[in-house]
Amino acid sequence: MHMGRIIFATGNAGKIREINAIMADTGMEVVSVKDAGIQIDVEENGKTYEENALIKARAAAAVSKDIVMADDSGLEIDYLNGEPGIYSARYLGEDTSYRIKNADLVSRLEGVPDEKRTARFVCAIAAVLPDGRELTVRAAIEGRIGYEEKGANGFGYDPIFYVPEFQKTTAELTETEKNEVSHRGKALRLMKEELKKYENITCQ
Ligand code: ITT
Repeated sequence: MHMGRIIFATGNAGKIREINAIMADTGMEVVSVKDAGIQIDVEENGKTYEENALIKARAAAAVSKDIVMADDSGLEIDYLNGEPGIYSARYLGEDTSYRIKNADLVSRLEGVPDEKRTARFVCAIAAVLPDGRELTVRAAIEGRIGYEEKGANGFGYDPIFYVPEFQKTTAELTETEKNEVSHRGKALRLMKEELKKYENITCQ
């Protein structure tokens, strides 16, 4: 089997942990840009998740010979017209704690009944292959915004994202459970299928 390396253009430790677990069966080593000694400083000024994922992947691909991937994701709350969406990381400021961001979103939904609390996590993954070819995939998980933070797993908005099938938030799911149903798990599995179509890249 061809053993290769995938450089993942993310600085988000929560994403990297999930991505490593989801990609474990590919036989490919997933390395964060930081661990690969690559520094990228990009402005995520795209209008879509796909554009932003490509901006990050292209920046790392410019200085790497490996396959490069990037994830751009976000939380879309229907009652808030899709906010925070592609601005999820920047909502209330990049350095603001998620305790504050989550409490703020919950308070903006005060008095809103269950059926109007619908939301989804969306994830686009972009890949730039060594020959310059570019791929993007997207997936989502549907859920509802809870009434308070619950659970300590995951990261970001997980403690307020309630998944009806499990009757739990994504922060109460184990990492394996989350990866089976999450936007990121689904998107990465789609990307694995895309990569299988290319020669010299073997995924199980
Ligand atoms: P990189 O750009 O370095 O990958 P980032 O955190 O800035 O890291 P994004 O621009 O894609 O990444 O922002 C995604 C944000 O959406 C992330 O910071 C979380 O706030 C939220 N988010 C995405 N996926 C999530 C998940 O699985 N669980 C909880 N929150 C999530």
